[in-house]
Amino acid sequence: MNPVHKTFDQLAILGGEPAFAEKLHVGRPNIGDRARLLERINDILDRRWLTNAGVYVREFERRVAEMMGVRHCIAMCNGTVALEIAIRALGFKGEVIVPSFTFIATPHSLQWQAITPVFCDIDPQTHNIDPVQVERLITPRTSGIIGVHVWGRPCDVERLEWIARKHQLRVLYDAAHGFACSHNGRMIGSFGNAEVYSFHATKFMNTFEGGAVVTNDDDLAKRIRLMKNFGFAGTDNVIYIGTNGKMCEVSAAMGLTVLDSLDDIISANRRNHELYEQGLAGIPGLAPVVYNSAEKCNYQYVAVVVDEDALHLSRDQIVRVLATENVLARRYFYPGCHRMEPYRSYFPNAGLLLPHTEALSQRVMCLPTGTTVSPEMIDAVCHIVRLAASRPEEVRDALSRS
Ligand code: T4K
Repeated sequence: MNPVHKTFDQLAILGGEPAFAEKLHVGRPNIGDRARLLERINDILDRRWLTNAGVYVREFERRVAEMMGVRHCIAMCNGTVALEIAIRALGFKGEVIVPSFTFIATPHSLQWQAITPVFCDIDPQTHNIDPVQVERLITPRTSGIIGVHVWGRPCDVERLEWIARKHQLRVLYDAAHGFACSHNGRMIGSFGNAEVYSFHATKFMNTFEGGAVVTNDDDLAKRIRLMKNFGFAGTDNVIYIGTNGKMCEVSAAMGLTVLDSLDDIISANRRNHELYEQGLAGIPGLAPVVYNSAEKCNYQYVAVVVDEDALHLSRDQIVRVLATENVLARRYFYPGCHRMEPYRSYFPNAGLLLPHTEALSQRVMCLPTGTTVSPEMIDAVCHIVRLAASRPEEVRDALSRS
């Protein structure tokens, strides 16, 4: 697909042809070596062992645990079920403090089990849960804290864990964005009581659908293993309440294949991130989220914060300009979980305590990246944004007419 480099008058909002003939997505899956994947899938079919702790799942768990430097990795069918099981195994109840600036799965995995998510504001610099606000929200009903490493940038783990110790709370991290990232040289995955990954197709490390809980706590790991397999301790012997959270063999085969190519995928993400930074440099009011290059980082998201006062266009107007060119930027995490059901009905005034969440969810957008996005495509996306930024008044007029 060859994107068209156009002049201002050729923008699609002014009636021009879209720059991209096909839609350019944010979450196009990375696949790795297709031949190797098919080889593994053929082997699975030959073995006729499709799920229930097969050799591929066990190998995948071993490799992930080794990579993260943790004692246990329990692979699951998706990140949401992994969160639900971890929450239950940790004994969370009553209230749990959680950011609203996250994917809806984070609070849903609590509410699903009748635990109240208490929404906490974020630090506007890091986009992660603000420990100062966490401490203010603790009540006698609080049983835990869930931090989310948004965009793969680590939460303030030291501060959160200090607060947790002080108040005898347990800490779980939603590390759906944080696979292969480190903090002070230690891998995300090894913090708190446990951490949860998502390996959904749109994540840079995918198993079609999938997730995992990682932990150094032997007892917790044992409970989680039982819980994700109906509570079976052996044939015909159920010793615990459980559900079905198992990862299947084909998912693990995909996971192993993507792991084999992880360095190449991260390099492509990093290159893309740098190209966006260069391509958007100097446009007033656009600030790409930056990563700490001294740490391990997956560069999975190209998140850009839009300052409407400086750009004279809002985030939503830029997203609309891009959409007409077939570039599907995403507004993660608009409008904030507290503005979605059932939470907006339960806590209609939650926004009053979440000013930074409200502001950021109006201002941030994620741009397409990953191995399917080429430098030429990024150049074209940045060119469109630059054109729009050069004549914002005309862009606003065109959008108001369409
Ligand atoms: N916690 C956090 C912080 C999370 O971000 C997530 C998931 C979870 C927990 C839960 O983990 P999982 O239970 O999902 O394992 C997407 C993903 O569905 C979701 O997994 C992800 N976060 C979230 C941030 O993004 P949507 O609603 O944006 O998905 P969708 O279907 O619109 O796809 C995004 C883009 O990707 C589209 O433009 C199309 C493209 N795409 C999608 C799929 C599935 C492809 O090109 N190929 C594909 O196969 O939520």
